[in-house]
Amino acid sequence: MRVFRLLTAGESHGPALCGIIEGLPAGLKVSAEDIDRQLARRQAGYGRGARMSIETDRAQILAGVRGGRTLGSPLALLIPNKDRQKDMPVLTVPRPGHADLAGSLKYGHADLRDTLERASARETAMRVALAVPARLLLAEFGARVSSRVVSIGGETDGTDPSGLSPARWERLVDASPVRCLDPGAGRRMTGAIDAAKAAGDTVGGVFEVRVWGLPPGLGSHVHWDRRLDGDLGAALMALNGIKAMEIGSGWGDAGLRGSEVHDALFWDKSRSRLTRKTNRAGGLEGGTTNGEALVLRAAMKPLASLAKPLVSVDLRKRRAAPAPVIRSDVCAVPAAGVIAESLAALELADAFLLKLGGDSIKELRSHYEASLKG
Ligand code: EPS
Repeated sequence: MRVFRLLTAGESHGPALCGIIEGLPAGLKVSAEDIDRQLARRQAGYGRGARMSIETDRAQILAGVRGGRTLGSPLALLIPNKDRQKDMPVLTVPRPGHADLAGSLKYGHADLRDTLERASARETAMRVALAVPARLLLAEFGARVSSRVVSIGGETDGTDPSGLSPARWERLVDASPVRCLDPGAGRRMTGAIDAAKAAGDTVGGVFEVRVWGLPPGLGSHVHWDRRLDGDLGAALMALNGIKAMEIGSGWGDAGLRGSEVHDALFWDKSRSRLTRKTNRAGGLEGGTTNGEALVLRAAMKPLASLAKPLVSVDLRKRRAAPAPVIRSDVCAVPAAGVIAESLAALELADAFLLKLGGDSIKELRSHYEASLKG
C-alpha cells in the first residue's frame, strides 16, 4: 500500500473497534449503510460461532465525510462491540496454532488474553469497513470484486467459473450458505462443517477472489517492490489463518510445461484488439494487471480454538494441561473470502490512485478518461 495509510485498533471484547484510512480522494459517495452491508456479509456463512448472533456490526462514521461524500481528509470509523467483557478469567494455557503463545512470549504477557484479545479475527471487521471506500472507488471505474469458496474440509467445488458473468457468480454465491457456486458441493461442505463440529473440531479451506473490469497497467515490472503480486500477496497473507496463496493457477503451474501454462495471444480483428482464450496468469503478468480478470486464491487453516482441545502446557504451573475451550467458529472460510475481497480492493484502489492520481474523484475521472484515449 503506497497511497493509503490505514490503522486499526481495538480488542475483541473491548468497547469498540476503531480505524482510520488516509489518502482517499474527495467527492467519493460513502454512507454508513454501504459499510454495514459489507459488515453483514463478513458476519455470515455456515459454521460461524455464537459471537455472530450477539453482534450486529454497524459502523459509525466519525470523520472524513460530509453530506455523504469524502472530504479528502482521513476517514475515521467506529464499530461498537456488543459483547464487551471486563472480568474474563486469566488464561495461562496456550491453544496450539493460535497467537496465544508466540504473542505472549513476545510481549511478556502472563495472561494470554492480553494477546488473544487483539489477535482475534474480530479485528477484520474494521479492515472490511475501511475497505468500503476502496470498493466504491473501484466500482466508480467499472471494477467489481467478488469471492467464492472453493473448498472446505477437503470438500471441493469443481466448477470452472471462467465463463460466468459477475452477476450470475454473485447470485449463486449469495444463495449458498458456504458462499460456493455449486449447491451440491455446498451441501458436502456444510456436511464437513457439521461433522467437524460434532467431533469438537474445526475445518479450513480455500477461497478465491475475482476482480473484473480492472484497467491494464496497475502495478509495475520496473522494480520488485512495485509488483502488484507482492502487494496482494502481503495483504492476503496478513489475514488471520491464511497459510498459502496463489495467483491464477499458481500451485498447479509448477508441475506443468510452459506451453501448458502461458496464455497465448490472439488478434481479434472484429474488435481490433488483443485477446486471450485462457487466463492462467490470473490477470497479472510482470507484476502488472493485464486487463484480464484478477484471480487470487488463499488457503485458510482450520481455526485453532477446538471444543475437543489438543494437549498443551500450563505456562504458570509448568505442566501438561489441555488447551482451553474458547468460544469460536467451526469454520470461517466464507467470511475469510469476504474479508479478502476487501483487502484486495484496498490494494487495487491504492494502485489505481498511484497510477492515475487526483485529489478528487472528478480529477481522478479526468485522468482515467485521458488514459483511455492515450
Ligand atoms: C470473530 C470474533 C471472535 C471469534 C472469531 C471471529 O469472537 P469471540 O472470541 O468472542 O467468540 O468468534 O475469532 C477467531 C476465530 C479467532 O481465532 O480469534 C469475528 O468477529 O470474526
